[in-house]
This record gives sequence, C-alpha cells and structure tokens, in this order.
Amino acid sequence: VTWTDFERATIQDIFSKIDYDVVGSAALSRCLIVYPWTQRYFGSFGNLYNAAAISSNPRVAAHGRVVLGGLEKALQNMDDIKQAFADLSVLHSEKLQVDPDNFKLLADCLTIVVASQLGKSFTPEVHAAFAKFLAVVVAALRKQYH
Ligand code: HEG
Repeated sequence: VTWTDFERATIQDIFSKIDYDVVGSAALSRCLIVYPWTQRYFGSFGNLYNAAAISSNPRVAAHGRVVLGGLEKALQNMDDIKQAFADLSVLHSEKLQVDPDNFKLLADCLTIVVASQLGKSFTPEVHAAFAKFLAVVVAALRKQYH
C-alpha cells in the first residue's frame, strides 16, 4: 500500500481530532444495534437487549475504546498494517472466530460516527482517505482467513 502525503496527514489529523472513548463506544454500539448478529461474539458483555441497553453498557464502551486502540496501532504502522495486525488477525479468526464480513460493518459504523464528529471538515477527500485506511485495516484483519 502506498500513501500520499495528503492521506497520511489526513489520517493523522482525524485521529488527533476524535475522542477515542466517544467514537469507540458510539461505533461499536451502532454496529451491535444495526447489525444485531454481531452481538453473538459479546455474550459475556451482559445486557444487550435493546439500543438503550447497548448504548449504556460499560463493557461495550470499554471495548469500543479497545478497538480504537487497535486502530491507533494501525495509524502508527501505516507502512505495514498487515504485520502490525498479524496477531490481531489470528485472534479474531482462530480464537474469537469472528465472521470477517463483520469487520467491514464495523468500519462502516466507524465512518458514520467519525463523519458526524468532524462535521464539515469530513470532506469527500477526507472520506476517501479514511475509507482507504479502513480498507487496509479490514484487509489486514482478514489476512489470517485467506
Ligand atoms: Mg475485535 C478483541 C480490535 C473488529 C470482536 N478487537 C479485540 C481487541 C482488539 C480488537 C485490539 C483486543 C485484543 C486483545 O485482547 O489482545 N476488532 C478490532 C479492530 C476491529 C475489530 C481494530 C475492526 C476495525 N472485533 C471486531 C468485530 C468483532 C470483534 C467486527 C465482532 C463482530 N474483538 C471482538 C471480540 C473481542 C475482540 C469478541 C474479545 C473481547 C473481549 O473478550 O473482551
């Protein structure tokens, strides 16, 4: 993967602007609400009974923050995200057995939440750069499934 200067600067800028707790929690909640089959992996998280329960579940919020921490690692290793995510890909495939299609769904939820946080500064060019970053992240997570 090659990145333009604009893409690198844009991805850095997005992560410097967002609050990991807010975005992580909102994106994971949205994913669990809109794509309820994703709840199956979070059976130990307690009450996921409806949208209100999911949105106020502290385990969901905490895990959303963990996911953002994962993305931060990708950000810091933009030139080799596959390598940086090698262990995470093994974990999701072999131990957690997450259907890899779900990575794209969470990425889409992240995009919506980031867009709503950034408002007007989420221009089409910024969107394209963020979409590319998430596509690389999703491909790296899928690697172990191939
Ligand atoms: Mg995953 C654990 C990152 C999508 C289900 N996820 C984790 C961990 C990270 C992470 C960093 C902690 C790993 C560790 O403890 O060593 N996840 C991550 C990213 C993305 C993603 C960056 C995609 C953007 N995860 C994802 C999806 C699902 C899922 C789509 C299920 C629908 N992840 C999952 C579960 C755990 C993790 C069930 C273990 C949670 C726990 O038991 O605390």
